Amino acid sequence: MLRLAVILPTLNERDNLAPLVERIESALGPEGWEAIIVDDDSKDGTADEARRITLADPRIRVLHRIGRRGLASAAIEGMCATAAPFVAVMDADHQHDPALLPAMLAAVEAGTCDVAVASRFVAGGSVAGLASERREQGSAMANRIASALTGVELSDPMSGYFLLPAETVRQLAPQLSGIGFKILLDILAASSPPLKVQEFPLQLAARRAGESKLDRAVAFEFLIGLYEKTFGHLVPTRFALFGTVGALGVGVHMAALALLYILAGSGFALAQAIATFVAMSFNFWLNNWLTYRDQRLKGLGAVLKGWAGFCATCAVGALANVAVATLLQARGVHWVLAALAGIVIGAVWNYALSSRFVWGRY
Ligand SMILES: Nc1nc2c(ncn2[C@@H]2O[C@H](COP(=O)(O)OP(=O)(O)O)[C@@H](O)[C@H]2O)c(=O)[nH]1
Ligand SMILES: [Mg+2]
Repeated sequence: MLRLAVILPTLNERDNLAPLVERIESALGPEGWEAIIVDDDSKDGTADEARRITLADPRIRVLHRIGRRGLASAAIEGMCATAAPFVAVMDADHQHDPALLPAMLAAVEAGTCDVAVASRFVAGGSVAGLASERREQGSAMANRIASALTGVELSDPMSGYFLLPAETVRQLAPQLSGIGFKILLDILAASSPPLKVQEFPLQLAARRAGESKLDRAVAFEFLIGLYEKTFGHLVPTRFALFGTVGALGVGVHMAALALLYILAGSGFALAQAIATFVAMSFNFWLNNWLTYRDQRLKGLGAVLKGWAGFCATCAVGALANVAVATLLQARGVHWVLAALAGIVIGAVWNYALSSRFVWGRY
């Protein structure tokens, strides 16, 4: 009987897969489990390697996502793609030891806890001297915010290795944002009453092959979590980020304009055009760094293409903005209100287009 599905989100982990499947097998035995590799169209052929393993071993399955990115959404989709009553999420790079799985499963199966979390910072856990990991622990502040968000005391709220009933995930899935890397926090915060957590000491190992894709910005993730919990149902998180970046962009625009027009004495039209370009570029950079952190464009080619696409998108948004504002103003709406309406319409338009064409695929 299938008891447990192990979800393995992957981005360029080809060489790690086969040895990991072996380690999962030696931890869980020959049957009762499956592993679902959720690959975001890795360039190194991870999905092909996963299919190769699957042909020889039907316990392994592949979810090959095209035009999608993000660890959190990969984990959610993997957890919803199984009939197993229990699901675990773990990194595919061998940093998480599969040997913990049986104890974690036993605890959740027995009902001792609702969620089993592998923690680096509970007694017996360790981070194998990884400097960047050690920094996270120091943040008592972060842990306090996490427990306020989730109603649960956790020593390692950013853990990416946990196990829980699949039914719990399916129930909470509609409320999960799927943004960023903090999928465990997301699940814990979405549940009321709070889920009962049991921690298992994890000795975090070094990655086996390949390189790290995530630069977890813990403080940023907490801010997002806080926002989601309080205002997320009113204005979607990503749009709020996009809007905030846009507002900062207005400041950049005005600064550039003042510099060129007042200080350097350029003609107004030229100064305005250059300021617009500067502001668009600034917005592209900040959105790529913040709003779409989990799907960030990297590499010179991708960034240049994204930048050009973003400027083109904004040009269309600006047209919509001016058209709406002009129309409203001509109909007798106060000019300030007309301008604001134009700005909101332009922003929604830019957001819709750029999320699809710049950071999405279509
Ligand atoms: N499907 C998918 N997996 C990802 C993505 N980003 C990271 N991963 C996987 O998530 C796990 C953790 O990522 P990693 O780069 O090791 O982060 P680190 O452990 O914080 O350095 C690894 O198995 C990655 O392959 C993504 O955008 N999509
Ligand atoms: Mg890793």
